[in-house]
Amino acid sequence: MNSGDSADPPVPTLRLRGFDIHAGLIPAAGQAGWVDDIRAVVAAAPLVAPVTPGGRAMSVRMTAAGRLGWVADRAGYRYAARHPGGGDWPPIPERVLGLWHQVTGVQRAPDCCLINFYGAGARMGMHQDRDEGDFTFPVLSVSLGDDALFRMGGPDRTAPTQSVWLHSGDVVVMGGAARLAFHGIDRVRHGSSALLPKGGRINLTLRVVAD
Ligand code: MD3
Ligand code: FE
Repeated sequence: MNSGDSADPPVPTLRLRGFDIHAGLIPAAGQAGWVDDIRAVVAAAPLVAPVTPGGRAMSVRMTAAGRLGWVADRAGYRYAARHPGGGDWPPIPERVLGLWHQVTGVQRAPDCCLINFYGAGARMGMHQDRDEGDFTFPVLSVSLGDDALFRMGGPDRTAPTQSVWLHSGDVVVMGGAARLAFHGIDRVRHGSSALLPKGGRINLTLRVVAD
């Protein structure tokens, strides 16, 4: 969805093959229920501030639901069957699974629902998602809470990029050529949404990891 306002120049609608945005798919009145489900997951599997293999703390805090969670630490990036604290990942909430099947049309369930939390100042540098075993499945992303400036490029770091503001309730499917595109979150407008009492942004990404 486009967003131009007094603080920023207008951002053109992002048009890339395989990038499919469903702006406002989750209605405002339904978003509190999503937050309740996410709070229950976080209560069982607390958010952690991952550390990159290079030893830098990521500004985004993460946890996961499903068979596998994605973790980062000094040993590297990988999918793991347990939370860093040692417990199982909670199951993916039913409403999240329902959206996955409805929007992607994929029959099988995702293995991982990664939960990213962006507090004030958090961002995510440009990267590819390539720790999964099969790139023919799409990745689905759900944005909740504060607005975020999402940037997407191509299959290598030198490709030109396009940006789009993501808002609470927006759902994005990345498939085809977009599946291996570099992407990141340049910034979040802290407090732009009232969904979370203290502000912040939640992003869910649903992935098929392996057979
Ligand atoms: C394009 N998350 O968790 S969601 C991530 O908003 C991640 O938290 C961002 O990048 C966030 O890896 C962006 C949109 C997204 C997610 C996965 C993708 C875009 C993608 C995978 C392939 C290509
Ligand atoms: Fe990513």
